[in-house]
Amino acid sequence: MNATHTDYYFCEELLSPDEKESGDEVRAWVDRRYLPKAADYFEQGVFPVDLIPEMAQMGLFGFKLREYGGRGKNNVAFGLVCRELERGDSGLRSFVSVMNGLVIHPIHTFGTELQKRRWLPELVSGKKIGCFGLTEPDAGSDPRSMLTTAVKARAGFVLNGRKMWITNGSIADVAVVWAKTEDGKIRGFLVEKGMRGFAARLIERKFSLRASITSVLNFENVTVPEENLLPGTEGLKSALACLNEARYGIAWGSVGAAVACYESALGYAKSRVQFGAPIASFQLVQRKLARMLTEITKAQLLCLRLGRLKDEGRARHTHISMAKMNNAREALKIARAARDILGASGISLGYPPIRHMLNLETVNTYEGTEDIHILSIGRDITGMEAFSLGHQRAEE
Ligand code: TGC
Ligand code: FAD
Repeated sequence: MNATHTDYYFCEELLSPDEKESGDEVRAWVDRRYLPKAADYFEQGVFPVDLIPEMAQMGLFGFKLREYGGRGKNNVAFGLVCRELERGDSGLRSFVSVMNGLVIHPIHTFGTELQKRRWLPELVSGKKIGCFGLTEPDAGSDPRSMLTTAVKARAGFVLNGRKMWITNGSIADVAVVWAKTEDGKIRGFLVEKGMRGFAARLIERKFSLRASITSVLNFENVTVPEENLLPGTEGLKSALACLNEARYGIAWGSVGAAVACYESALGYAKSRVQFGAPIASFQLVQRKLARMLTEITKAQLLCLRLGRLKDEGRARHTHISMAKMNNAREALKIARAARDILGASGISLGYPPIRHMLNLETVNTYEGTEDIHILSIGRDITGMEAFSLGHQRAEE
């Protein structure tokens, strides 16, 4: 048994050759094309847009799509891709999560044939970039309370409001924007770059997910033509269905970040000598390493079973919540433990744990905080809602 090997329970044996190949291809690409510059991207706060064509070439956008140039792969293969991307950086996996789960998925699921033909081939080929605007300054965990409105007008809908913390916002050609119509229903709209009254502004001074573009979207009397309404969207439920796709990718991606931290800590512990011996020989360090590998193994098993359930059409949204919640939280703990094992070196970008640790603070928060997923699972178990203290919540 190779002690640096993180597949402790031989989960790879449970993969088909095609699934394994999907993960291996991305793993090699991340090693060659991303990791050598990962710390620089983070330090400089840039997302490497020059890598988008290479990712498109590997078929990473529309990875599960069977039409419009997509690769038609299954959920397990997609999970492995997310794991390998996030072993590089959470920002890299975020880009792919948003493109697949939050842009291509809603257009494919809720769009007209015309919308699909117009946008999907260009998104899949990476020629166009998309973003997903649900969160607002005053509506994060509770998106139902959103203030962005879409008022019916002669030429379509007039959008007013603001979206906050939007991945890819400033570089997106198309934004999938969720807004309340006059009847109080939440619907999805395709807002295009250059539409009058629509502006995106980069959010700066982030200490997390620095190698990812995060933006504010402003809508001031933006006239969106009727044909840009996603007609299949039927309330908040449609937006939440998209989140399932992204949350699934995060569950796998968190494993990748955790693996990067664990491997870094193990390598360091074996070579760092204190008190006349490698620190890896000390019981307290071994306890940390053993716990890290145990959590990685549990998280992998959770992902693999979830992926199989999703491929069989049996995964419920609370199953996905459980994996996202657990794996993001445990990855963050693993990153902190790895940072600790590296001592002072652990605060240097010369090693991956601090970068992953800072990124995972976001991963733990976006796509539903740990608290929100706990409450969703709690409601599923008990049949009782504990999101609010009986205060009036925004009606849809
Ligand atoms: P609630 O009554 O629970 O739900 C309304 C209807 O939707 C159904 N539902 C879901 N359906 C599909 N998938 C899900 N995940 C679903 N969750 C709920 C539900 O069964 C109900 O259906 P029906 O038929 O009864 O009408 O709605 P609520 O207002 O009580 O809210 C529930 C809550 C709090 C769990 C939800 O609002 C929530 O998940 N909040 C967290 C918000 C969040 O995660 N935002 C993410 C923004 S996007 C992002 O962060 C992108 S990061 C970039 C990247 O991924 O890299
Ligand atoms: P809040 O909802 O204000 O929560 C603050 C705290 O209160 C949390 O600890 C939360 O768990 C707790 N809390 C809230 N409600 C309850 C409750 N009922 N019971 C107990 N505790 C509660 N959004 C998008 O729409 N698109 C994107 O592309 C996107 N990308 C993002 C990228 C980054 C880098 C970040 C940081 C965020 C991104 N988000 C995006 C937003 C993200 O989804 C939200 O930040 C997240 O849903 C939490 O909302 P909030 O930040 O407003 O926190």
